[in-house]
Amino acid sequence: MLRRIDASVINDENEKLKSHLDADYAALADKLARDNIDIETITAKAGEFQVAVPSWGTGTGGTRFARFPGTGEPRNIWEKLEDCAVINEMSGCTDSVSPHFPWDVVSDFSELKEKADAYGLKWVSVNSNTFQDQKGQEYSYKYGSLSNTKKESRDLAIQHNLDVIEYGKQLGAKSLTVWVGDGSNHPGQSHFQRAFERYLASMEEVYKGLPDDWEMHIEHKMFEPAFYSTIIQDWGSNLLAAMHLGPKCKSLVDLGHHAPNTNIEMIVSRLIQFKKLGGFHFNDSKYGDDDLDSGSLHPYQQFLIFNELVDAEYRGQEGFGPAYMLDQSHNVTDPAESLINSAIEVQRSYVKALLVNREALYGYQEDNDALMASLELKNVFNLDISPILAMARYRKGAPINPLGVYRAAGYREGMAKQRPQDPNATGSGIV
Ligand code: LRH
Ligand code: MN
Ligand code: MN
Repeated sequence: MLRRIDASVINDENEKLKSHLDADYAALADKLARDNIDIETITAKAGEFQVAVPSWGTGTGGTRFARFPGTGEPRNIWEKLEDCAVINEMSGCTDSVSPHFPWDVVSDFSELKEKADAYGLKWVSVNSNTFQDQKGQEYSYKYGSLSNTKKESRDLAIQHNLDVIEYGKQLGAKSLTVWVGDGSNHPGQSHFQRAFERYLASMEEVYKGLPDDWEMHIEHKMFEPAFYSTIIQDWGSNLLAAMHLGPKCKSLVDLGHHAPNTNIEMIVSRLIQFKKLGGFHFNDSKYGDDDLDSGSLHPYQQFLIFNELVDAEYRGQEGFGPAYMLDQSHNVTDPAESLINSAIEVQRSYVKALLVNREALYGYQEDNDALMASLELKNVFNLDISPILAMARYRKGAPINPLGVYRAAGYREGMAKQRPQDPNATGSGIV
């Protein structure tokens, strides 16, 4: 497999840390064994866990006020792919990329797929973009895309989504994620029901273009860029649309797209129950769609979400198999470092959720023993399971200390020489 960071750098660093890891791992194995948990089973599952990297997250994001790009950042999808390869080499749990179009359009998709194959990377959900006009675009999305009052703009948005499906087919992807910013900024500006009818009619056309083995994922978001009303503002509208469109259409949950304090884990449970959970965009938030690093603020909430996901796995819930993706915007960190760290934080939540004694929890729930039920979750959350994650990485040739190796390899400094800044770089600055 083609590598971006020499395996010898990883091996040298791993050599220095292995004896400490062995000791920590053995201590944790003993502790878990007291609860009849076999650490090897958990480590094997940790090693299987994967979360996709968003191509657009590999460059500095920025806000509507400013963007402060770092040096050596990727300037196009080829270079974004290179960074995704590094992120996977370091994290050991990001073997796929979610691209965004038209930002990532290339003239030869088979070449792009070959490059990704060489790095051992797959392509997952393809994202369409009808939230901004492209250069020379004939009809504008200023007043919406799939729900625009003008048929010409709606048709353009429909055709774009169909084009994105075609790109995705060439890359081997199996789902389309649709997020639109359509909405209104003034009370009265938009007729809620008519706008939703237009959106659904447009989405029906997109749905017809889905290959049999594909899914379409609808992403809701409370507000922004529309600040008074948004067409798919919450999981209610999302689910209504997904139910209306058919079994291949499901809802996608972006953690940052809810009001603060929303019980997201319960939304997840509802969507699982009705076979409508399509996937996730993981990130964290304090105020709105902040796109902060996953688990950086609310690791317990992220764990509780995985508690629902692992519960569905445990019960063999029919129709369950969501796509896991990150969706973050990095303003003050090296995006690759944030993505490596965030992927591992998501994996951490998954692994902790595996340790919950489900039968014990069900018993507490039946007995209405609220405190013991909550402690069953909290005690697991309080455990430091880092040795499991590190061992899972070590066993697949990834670093025990990913950020240490990334920095020791001087990757970004090397890229700074090869990639002079491009003011026209795509996929940044508006998410
Ligand atoms: C919208 C969003 C959505 C977009 C991405 C760039 O806020 O979360 O997923 O496709 O950002
Ligand atoms: Mn998102
Ligand atoms: Mn978002």
